[in-house]
Amino acid sequence: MSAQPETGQPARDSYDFAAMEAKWPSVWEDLRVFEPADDGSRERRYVLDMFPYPSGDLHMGHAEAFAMGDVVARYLRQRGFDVLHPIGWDSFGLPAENAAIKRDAHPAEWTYANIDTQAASFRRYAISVDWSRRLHTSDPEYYRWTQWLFLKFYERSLAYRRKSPVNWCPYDQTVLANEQVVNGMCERCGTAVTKKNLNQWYFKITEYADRLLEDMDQLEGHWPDRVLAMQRNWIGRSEGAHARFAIEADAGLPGREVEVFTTRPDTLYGATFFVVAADSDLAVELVAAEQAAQLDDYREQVKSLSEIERQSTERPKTGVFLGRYAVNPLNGEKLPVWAADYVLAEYGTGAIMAVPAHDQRDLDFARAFDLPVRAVLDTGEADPAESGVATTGEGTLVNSGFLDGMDKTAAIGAATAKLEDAGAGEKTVNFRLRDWLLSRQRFWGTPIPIIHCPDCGEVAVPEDQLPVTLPEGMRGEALAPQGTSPLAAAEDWVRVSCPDCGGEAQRDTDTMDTFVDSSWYFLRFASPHFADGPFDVDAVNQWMPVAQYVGGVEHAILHLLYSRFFTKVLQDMGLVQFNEPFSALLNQGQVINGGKAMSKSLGNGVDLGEQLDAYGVDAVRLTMIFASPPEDDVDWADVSPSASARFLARAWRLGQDVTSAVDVDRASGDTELRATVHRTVNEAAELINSHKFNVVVARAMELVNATRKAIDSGPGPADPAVREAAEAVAVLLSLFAPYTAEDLWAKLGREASVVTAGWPRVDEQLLVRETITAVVQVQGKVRDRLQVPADIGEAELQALALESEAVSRSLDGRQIRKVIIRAPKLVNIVPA
Ligand code: ANZ
Ligand code: ZN
Repeated sequence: MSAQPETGQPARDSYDFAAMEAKWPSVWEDLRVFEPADDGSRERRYVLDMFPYPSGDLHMGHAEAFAMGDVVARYLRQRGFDVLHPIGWDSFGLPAENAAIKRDAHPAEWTYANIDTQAASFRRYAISVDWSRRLHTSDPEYYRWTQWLFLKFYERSLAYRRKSPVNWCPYDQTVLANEQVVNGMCERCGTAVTKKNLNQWYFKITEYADRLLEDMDQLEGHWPDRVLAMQRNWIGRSEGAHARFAIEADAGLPGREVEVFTTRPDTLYGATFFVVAADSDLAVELVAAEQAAQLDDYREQVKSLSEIERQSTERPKTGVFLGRYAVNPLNGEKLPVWAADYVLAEYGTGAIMAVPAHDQRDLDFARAFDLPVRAVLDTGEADPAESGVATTGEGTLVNSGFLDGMDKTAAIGAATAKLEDAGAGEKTVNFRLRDWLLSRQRFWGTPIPIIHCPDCGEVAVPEDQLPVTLPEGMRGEALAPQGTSPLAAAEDWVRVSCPDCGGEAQRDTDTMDTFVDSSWYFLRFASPHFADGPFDVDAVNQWMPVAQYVGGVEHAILHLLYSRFFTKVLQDMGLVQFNEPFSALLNQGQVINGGKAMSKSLGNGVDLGEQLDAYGVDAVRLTMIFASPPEDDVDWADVSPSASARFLARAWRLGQDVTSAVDVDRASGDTELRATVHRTVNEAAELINSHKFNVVVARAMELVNATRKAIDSGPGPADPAVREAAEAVAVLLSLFAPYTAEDLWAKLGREASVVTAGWPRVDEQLLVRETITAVVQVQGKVRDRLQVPADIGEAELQALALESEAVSRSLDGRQIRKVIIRAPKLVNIVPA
């Protein structure tokens, strides 16, 4: 019970967040305020949060990310746009499968139970999503179209199978993409990754490397710089040349040609040996009989090394001479051919010309095996053969025949031209980007819709037989990793008749990387129930590209790159009319506690549900947003959800005090308060556009204070400006604190919902601030006159005065002892 006020006023309700949370969701649902009209009557905007993985209930990180995305969606709705803001689940993947093995369950049980829990929490959290568009990537209605897309890629030769050494996690017993190997360890379980030769499915993303790079220009300024940098780096474009070296016939082995990729054709005369990747087929093909056993041993050794270890400059260089010689195409010199692990099979051509004087890795190798070092660029630095440090600067070509005397750039051009004339090479561009390995030997994923027939080979599952659903009845131990896909054990499922010849054939037993599922979900949301294709082409072209995408920086590379790749392929197929899926990207920070990421081992985890119970949804949301700009981390130890709750209660109480009628003429209200309202609303729009959501909250707080003051000691509760102000507070709060905003709106006598109340129209005339002249003196002598707003604060005035050129001229470098500001506006600067 709360004490009754003794003022004789009627009893006032108290701010009861639990009651609001119980009341409003069903109202919003009935009014369908979060569903777009989708009828072309208003301009469309698509706001998307990276869809969640259903791992248990929502956590503080979700609460932050979704609060941010919701600000944008709710703002655009207030601005009158038809807003698509959907939600779904990325619901295939390993954790569900591991949980199922542990609990003798089916991955679907764990997955869908978690989805239900999260959905309920999202509802309570009041994110403004259109629930009718909800999707799950593990539903056959969804993965049917993932399979369809795979087949379209397959038709266009953008999906293919090949045997290759792949990253293998011995613990998870599955293949990993390069991206899933972090410092040589499995990203999921931390086990050291090894190599295994397997037949795997790939998407040919390398064919799109150029466009993935070029089209990033469009995203400049709309995506975080660091994300663009990470994407560029991942794609890794290098300009250089191919040069073909003849490998001489030797000891019964025929001669042949081997191509290298080099970024430094200017250093061709400095090549003193030749290296092929130890793990490449090329090494085995080239090796002379005498060295074969040694190479075998060495290859065995190399298998256990990660790419990072192989390229480390710290590790001593190792290698095996192959007993063969390569002929330099420019000067005919014979170079010994080695196999070494520092050359990677999967980069460039898997072979290099080694120029120890100007490449540190080559120099380390030369010193380890006593190979010659020949400097061909005089850079004025110490001789690398003596110093052990390769010289990489600019300089003049020496020891290089026709290139002598040229600078590096000229020599690169001349050497490349010579290679081209001789038919021994050409200018080329090389990318670090590899094709996307998409097959996984696990159960809980989209089955690859291919049938292997002993007579016809690979045969696509006919479209009318999609989806290829996962076999039923597999659970628990049956899903345990065995090195082959668990699907292989479902014999009845595997055995099918060949769609081409009708003979006995077998289904492909791999499933797709879950990144495939998430590379197109944003398209499905435009028409989530469409039955005749992955999406309704018109709907997609009306909604897409996504106007604002919101999610964590952990997806800076893969998810975004893959989604961009899918979009470009679909554009080439004529299905979408845009080349980039996400026009703008916002990376929210993390929620941490006491300076550290929340973790079980530190025991500093904060439970979202407990916070919501204690302070209410709105206070938690507001705290997340008020804490910092969205890109920064929120340290839960430094914030105060109870202060947020107090502010919300103060804002909400305005609703009880406004006494003017709903239809009162707002323009007749108190001018000062009106000016504050209109300036706040105007500024809030700019702040939201530049993602300074935290500052909008600060402005809303100031507006609440100004309104309170107007009620208590200003024009009073009946003034129309007070109504105008309180209504503006409700609309501003509707972006951050949906329950409080709706309740306040109702208290003000307005009809639900504040969600679509509309952004207050700003009266430009009220934005104009009256100005006065401020006189600036230095030591009592007038030096300048400034036009400043009449209500300028002292700090701002002082800053403006000190910026004055006339003032700084008269100060002539002297320090300032003090600045005295006197009314009305006189600034006196006293130098030291
Ligand atoms: C000769 C040379 C001389 C090179 C020199 C560099 C400096 P980026 O810039 O990363 O593209 N390289 C080529 N293929 C390789 C592979 N599979 N494994 C390891 N290294 C490889 O690097 C291109 C340079 O890396 C190439 O240019 C090649 O060495 C090496 F003073 O060729 B260079
Ligand atoms: Zn067949």
